[in-house]
Amino acid sequence: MERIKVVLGDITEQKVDVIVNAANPSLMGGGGVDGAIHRKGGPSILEECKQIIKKIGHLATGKAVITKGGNLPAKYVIHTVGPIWGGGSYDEEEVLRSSYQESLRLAKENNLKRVAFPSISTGAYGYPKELAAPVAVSAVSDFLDKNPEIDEVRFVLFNNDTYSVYENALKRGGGLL
Ligand code: AR6
Repeated sequence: MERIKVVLGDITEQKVDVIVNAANPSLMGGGGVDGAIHRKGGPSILEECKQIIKKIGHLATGKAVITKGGNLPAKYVIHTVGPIWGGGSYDEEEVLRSSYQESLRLAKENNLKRVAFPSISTGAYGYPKELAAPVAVSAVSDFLDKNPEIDEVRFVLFNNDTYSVYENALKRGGGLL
């Protein structure tokens, strides 16, 4: 799937239309990629998140919302909440798939054509990256097959280990082993 790319780097530096944030249901920021996006994007992103939370209470797992990108090179940020890994029998795979596809659905709705994702749920939320990568790749690949409007999806991985795992998953086309 040529529209999917895997790169080693910092998602806050990506010059794409929209970057995706691995947020939590409060949308009030946190550590990891969430912390990095709010630090670099500035306070306007948190302000918009507060307005959204006033309306919806909290963001459910597997869902996504969109804000502007503040000071980031990307014009928009899509905030999604991935699953917390609980051993594999709590619909984690389905929820992770939903996080990727709901994010892409929002990108499409907003006419955003180049999207960057981090490795959702594989940090603080504990989803093993070897299991998450094939789910991520197949969720994105299935969406792109049906939606030619999206030009490029880039997985931006923060360290060599995670990069290799996603590179392998992409080579295998998202299939597990
Ligand atoms: N660019 C790209 N990837 C990054 C960056 C970055 N700048 N920084 C970290 N990562 P995590 P989660 C990678 O923990 O597991 C937050 O506190 C990181 O190495 O950010 O979905 C939220 O508020 C890992 O591979 O997200 C939630 O409470 C990946 O991003 C909770 O963490 C995801 O790690 C969400 O946990």
